[in-house]
Amino acid sequence: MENWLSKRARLSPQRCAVRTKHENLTFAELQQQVLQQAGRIKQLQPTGRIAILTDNTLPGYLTILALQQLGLAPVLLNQRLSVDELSQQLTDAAVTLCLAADQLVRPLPVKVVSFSQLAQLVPLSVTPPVEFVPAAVASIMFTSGTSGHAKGVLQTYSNHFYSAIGSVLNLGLTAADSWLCCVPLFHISGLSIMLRGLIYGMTVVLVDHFDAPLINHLLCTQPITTISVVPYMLQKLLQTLPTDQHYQAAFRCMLLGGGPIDRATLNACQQRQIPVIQSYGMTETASQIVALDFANAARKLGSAGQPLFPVQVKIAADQHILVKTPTLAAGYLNQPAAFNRQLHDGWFDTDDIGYLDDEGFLFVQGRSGDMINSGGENIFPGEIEAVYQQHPAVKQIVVAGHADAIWGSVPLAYLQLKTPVSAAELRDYGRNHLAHYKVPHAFYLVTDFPRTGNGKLKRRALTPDSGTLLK
Ligand code: S0N
Ligand code: AMP
Ligand code: MG
Ligand code: MG
Repeated sequence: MENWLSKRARLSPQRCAVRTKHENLTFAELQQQVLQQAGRIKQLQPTGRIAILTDNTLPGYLTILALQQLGLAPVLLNQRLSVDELSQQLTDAAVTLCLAADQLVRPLPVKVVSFSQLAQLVPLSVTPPVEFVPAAVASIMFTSGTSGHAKGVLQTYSNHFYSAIGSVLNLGLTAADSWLCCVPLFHISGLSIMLRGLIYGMTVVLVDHFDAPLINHLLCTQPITTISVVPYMLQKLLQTLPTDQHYQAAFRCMLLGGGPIDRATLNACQQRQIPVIQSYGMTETASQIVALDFANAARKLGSAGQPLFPVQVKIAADQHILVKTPTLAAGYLNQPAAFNRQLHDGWFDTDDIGYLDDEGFLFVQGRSGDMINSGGENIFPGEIEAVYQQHPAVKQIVVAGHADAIWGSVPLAYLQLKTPVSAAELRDYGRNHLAHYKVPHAFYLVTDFPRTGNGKLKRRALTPDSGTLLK
């Protein structure tokens, strides 16, 4: 396939490619600035993999595309992770250089170059690849795993291409389309918008962080047609949209994904005439693979929709959702066995539980394992337990998810102590070693842990009533 950036810059050079608060780039300008950024990165004479630590700003956007123009697959790092967690991922991916937004620079076990340092370099000339090889890895992003160690997901150009095509066959595309991106570029929710922008020739409106009143204001005043949100964001938008205000007539799709949503919120959106399109997907499938469509969105409220055109879905005997899709990642970095364990005859076991109704619409009912989905971020109890098990005062700790009105679900800790310690001390300890969203919201002292007859831990049986709150 021809290099997407070269092709798009040739097909629609004057069309708006990306808009931020202060910048407006056409596809021709985007190509020029991306190649300049690639030329600066080339000055650094990189040898191994390169990671990017960025929020949703233009330098980050340019840098991700620049690495692809150098024939490299960017390793996308979650800005909310702790230094320990980032270090683990950098080591796992054999990264030698990390390019970071200035305010995200921190001590890491590899060379870190800030965007403003990069901007000082004189660009070398770069000859971009003529073609993007479909099977080549285009991006690597980490997803949490049961073991406590994140897994690097290898997303190929072919994955991203099929994903973009599947989505547009469902949602359609108009000449006026512009997609607001306030979901992180380091998640597939955000990266996929950027790549769809190139493939469709569509404008991406890049917003540097999620600010509900600001986003409502943009949707009410600018000709934005689509936005991607996770349930937390949808709720915040709904709560802060003034009753006398409406989104612009051009606005046609609030694409919702990344986690479960409750009926009351969907009903409230209907009342406010917010056109929510539910979807279901994951990092391993390069974004949504199942989605509702405009004709069925109201009739099938609560469903995640039908498999997109390139995708097949079936339900296993144990209610696991199995998917077969050309968007399925090439594997987990350094962990082929872990990926193959989820793959049977080409069907990928998502570990999500659900059913298909008699018309073939998918309803997602939950997870088979212990994963906690907090505001669109996945958390596995094992990663929190492993960190706290190193604390000198902790004898044993078990973490379990608990329903939360704001975040969907949050981690709570149940523990036995060797020596006295305060909740504040445990919280600080967690904040030093883990992403803050993983730190248990409360700690409960328990006398024992609920187990099945054969001694297996019954994590889901733990609730705040199981112990006494540690102060
Ligand atoms: C929801 C977000 C934006 C919340 O962040 P916010 O409000 O900006 O927080 P901050 O101001 O930075 O921090 C305030 C305090 O809140 C804590 N915090 C932040 N995030 C969380 C969280 N998730 N859970 C719990 N606490 C959180 C901070 O730590 C801070 O506290 P202190 O000061 O103590 O540190 C943010 O969480 C966010 O961006 N979430 C979304 C991430 C996301 O996009 N997930 C989706 C991943 N999955 C996929 O991408 C597959 C599905 C997919 O592709 C898709 C998804 C949606 C729509 C479309 C698609 C598609 O298919 O195209
Ligand atoms: P991630 O690992 O961040 O890619 O998150 C993917 C996970 O988010 C899926 O495996 C599901 O558990 C969850 N998820 C995504 N979409 C939905 C949805 N529509 N309903 C319920 N859970 C969802
Ligand atoms: Mg995952
Ligand atoms: Mg904020």
